[in-house]
Amino acid sequence: MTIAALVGNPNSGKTTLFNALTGARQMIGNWPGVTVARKAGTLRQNPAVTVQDLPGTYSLSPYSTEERITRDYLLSGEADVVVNVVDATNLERNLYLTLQVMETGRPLVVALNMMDVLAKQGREINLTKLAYALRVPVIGISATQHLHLADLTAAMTADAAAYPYPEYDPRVESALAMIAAQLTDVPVSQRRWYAIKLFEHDEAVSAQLALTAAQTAEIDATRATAEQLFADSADSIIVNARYDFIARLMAMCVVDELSFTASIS
Ligand code: BGO
Repeated sequence: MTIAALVGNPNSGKTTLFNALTGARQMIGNWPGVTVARKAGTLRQNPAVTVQDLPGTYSLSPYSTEERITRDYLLSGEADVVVNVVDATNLERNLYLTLQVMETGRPLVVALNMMDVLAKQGREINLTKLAYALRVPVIGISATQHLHLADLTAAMTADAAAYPYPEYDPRVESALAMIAAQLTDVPVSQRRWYAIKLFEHDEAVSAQLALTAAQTAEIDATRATAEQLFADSADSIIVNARYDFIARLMAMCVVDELSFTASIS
């Protein structure tokens, strides 16, 4: 039995894709302790694959119920693969969640949805370059038109390959490495995620880890040095590092035919 979890921004087409993949084979309940609906189903073509829908969210911060459910589920390791539904017409904004999913290190396939709308807008995304830059499979689909869903399910059920974490500013990377070095009790595969959260001063995560006073002091000192170096708060440093990474991806992968026409006329 394989479990594939669908993650995406609200309005990315997650529900449409879930219905297209599972048809009538759906189980509906609630997430434990909250009134947020929990939907799961099995693939039409392969009942051995369960598709777990997760609440639509822009981020994996622990502020809203939807964010908390999604983040806890991803970190639980229950899903064999995460399918990140990305609205191709809003790539820059949607990639912010993609990077956070990648920070968890969970096996990932990007389903680049709304490719029909993108084409109508006269825009293009180079999927090969995007997959190369992210180092994860990227499948262009249209959930409403059922376009390339077979390619998507093939990618979902293929052996998941490990990928490198998105690499941020070298000064951020060295701070994260110093924090990760303190997290000897955390499984290696999760150290990156926890290092970022501790750098961001995520109280919920600090409480979970029961760090020693010495570890906390070392982490606080690393964060303070970075804040001084960047003259910015730790959470802004991480937000900016993600957006810098996304800006590089956009420059590499997006061909905007309309702006190209304008620039040569
Ligand atoms: C409405 N292509 C196109 N063209 N539209 C898509 C695609 C796609 O690949 N995928 C989804 N949509 P959700 P979340 C709507 O509902 O699945 C559309 O939040 C409308 N509704 O049909 O709900 C989809 O689960 C009236 O559009 O997203 C839906 O992630 C007019 O994107 C919307 C036009 O999809 C959001 C569209 C009353």
